Amino acid sequence: MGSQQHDLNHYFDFVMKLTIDSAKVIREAIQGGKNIETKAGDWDLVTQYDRKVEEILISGLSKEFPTHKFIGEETVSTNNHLPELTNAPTWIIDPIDGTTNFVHSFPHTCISIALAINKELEIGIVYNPVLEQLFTARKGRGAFLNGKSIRSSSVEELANSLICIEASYATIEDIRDIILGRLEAFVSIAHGIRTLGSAALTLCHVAMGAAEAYHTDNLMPWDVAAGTLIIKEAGGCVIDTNGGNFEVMSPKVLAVGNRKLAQELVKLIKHADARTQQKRLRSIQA
Ligand code: 2AM
Ligand code: CA
Ligand code: CA
Ligand code: CA
Repeated sequence: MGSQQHDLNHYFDFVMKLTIDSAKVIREAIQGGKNIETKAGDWDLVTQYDRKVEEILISGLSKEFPTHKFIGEETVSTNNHLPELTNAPTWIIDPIDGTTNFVHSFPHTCISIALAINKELEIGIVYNPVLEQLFTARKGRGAFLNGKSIRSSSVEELANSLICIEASYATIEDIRDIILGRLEAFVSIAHGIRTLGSAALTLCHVAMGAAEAYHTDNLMPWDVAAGTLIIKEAGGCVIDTNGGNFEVMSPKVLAVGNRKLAQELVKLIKHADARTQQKRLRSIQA
């Protein structure tokens, strides 16, 4: 079924209201105690609230749209199975993006939810209930923060850029040198580096022109589905780290205010990785 046959106005209005309602859980719980468990490692946290918000979102959406499918972080973790993205309308859900921030009461945390139909992202919503920032986009209709149109940055020079990265994965030993090598390259040239702790919100900061770029290689579809649509609709560029097409199900993300700066970053990352490889070789030979 083509997207024309879908009532996207209704999908959008329904999910926006449901997201705002469900986010009350986050707003009310962020300052209090939480049951904290770990998943893949000490850095990979989950609380009872992550599961609760996902359950509220999926039960609300599945009652209203019984034929729709879901890919939600906590359901995938529980079942230990990542479903394939099909042509069916599929809600891609991160109930709390920025769980570590949420655990620490650091106010950058949000619900991120996107709808894909025929594998194309149609709706993206990122809502931070603590700072009351509601980012929304629909394919072909622009991107908005609290109802006001947003545009990504037109800065084309790396030297004038604020670059956001995901640093938490540097806890993983196998990829630490690659991440630190890229970080060194960014630090050496950019105006500044930021690591906000929520992929979805960081993508939205690029969408609103508050930062020039966001990069990470280690995310999952629910981290980036909504935010990448929001950036594209704000006039930005989303590609994979090698400069190829961005794929929501295997997200290596380079999300940039404009295409010219994106190409500069692809070159810089290649250069940084080559240096890291040389260091690896030298340490094996030593
Ligand atoms: P999460 O809070 O939903 O887990 C934190 O640096 C950013 O990376 C967040 O967007 C976080 O999403 C994401 N992330 C994804 N997988 C992660 C993991 N295993 N450990 C830490 N952060 C992870
Ligand atoms: Ca998580
Ligand atoms: Ca996430
Ligand atoms: Ca999450």
